[in-house]
Amino acid sequence: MEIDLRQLPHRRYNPLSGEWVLVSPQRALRPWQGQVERVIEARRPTYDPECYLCPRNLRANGESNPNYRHTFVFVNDFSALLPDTPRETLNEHPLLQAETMPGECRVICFSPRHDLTLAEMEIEDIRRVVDVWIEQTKELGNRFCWVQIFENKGELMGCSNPHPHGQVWALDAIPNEVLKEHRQQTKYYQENLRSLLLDYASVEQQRGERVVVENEYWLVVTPFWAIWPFETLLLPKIPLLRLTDLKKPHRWTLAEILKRLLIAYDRLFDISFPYSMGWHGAPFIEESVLGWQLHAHFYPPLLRSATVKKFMVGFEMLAEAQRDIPPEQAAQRLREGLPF
Ligand code: H2U
Ligand code: ZN
Repeated sequence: MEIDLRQLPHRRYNPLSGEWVLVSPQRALRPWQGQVERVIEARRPTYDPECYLCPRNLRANGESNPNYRHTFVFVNDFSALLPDTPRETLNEHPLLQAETMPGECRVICFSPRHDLTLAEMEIEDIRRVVDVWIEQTKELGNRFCWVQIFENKGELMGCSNPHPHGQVWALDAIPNEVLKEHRQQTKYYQENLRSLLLDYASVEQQRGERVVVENEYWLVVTPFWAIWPFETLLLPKIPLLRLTDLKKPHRWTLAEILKRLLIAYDRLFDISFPYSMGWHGAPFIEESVLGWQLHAHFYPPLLRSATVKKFMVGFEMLAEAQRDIPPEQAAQRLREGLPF
């Protein structure tokens, strides 16, 4: 029997995490009584003497940034992980487990221009950011089993500085979110001898309704199981384990699709769109990583305007994630904002 996913409350399965999400499409039409403000964003200067990420400026540790021209990477002055941490485990009681964790945290400045965002940068300069993501993954992957590249953008996401930047955290453990994906992709591969996400990409390409944008090597969808209202998943169309596997044409087309996606995001509510995005690729471990496929997640917090954010509270904190507007509708809204 066909169920009508456009009308009835239902749950969707996320094969990548093994978790379910509750979808309530019937609520998407409910009247909104909260405020819907238009946000006027101030233009920023190209250089801000107070910004600790701008070229030549002083950072918290007393060092000055170089007069960089494109990208610039430095060790986070307030790192959450430290490389020299010795490995030890706490074994006092089975219910009180802990382990010390070495790691490294860096900040990646995307551009010397204080006023730009990735969406506003030239494709060529976005490609330089892609190159840095790859270099960082390669270098840190030699020493740590997980390298997390991410960007946390916008005040709404707790980002302290509008200067375009991202971060990389590397550590000697497989973090929770990654472990779920590792188990699910490995299981799928053992059962089907194919990659879960490659199969998923071809299903979505055939159906089309959740495709936001695509080019020769890349596909962006609002995943069938998305939690955040305008969440997207960026997938390669060819098998790629990690960022370090990207060849020249993959890098260039990646920069191009990123620009198109990010402009569509900005046009959705007519503001510089806040989000957390990050890359997931095969971890650097001895164990088999067959089944892994590189991908990026975009998790934007906004729900219906520049100021109305989705809160993960109540039922969601205590039971499971829930959404109103179905991902198919979100994809359509995003497609309407595509620049080219
Ligand atoms: P977010 O605003 O995305 O958190 O990134 C800014 C990072 O920059 C933050 O992690 C670091 C903060 O620790 N930082 C420095 O490394 N040096 C400074 O002088 C200020 C901020
Ligand atoms: Zn700056």
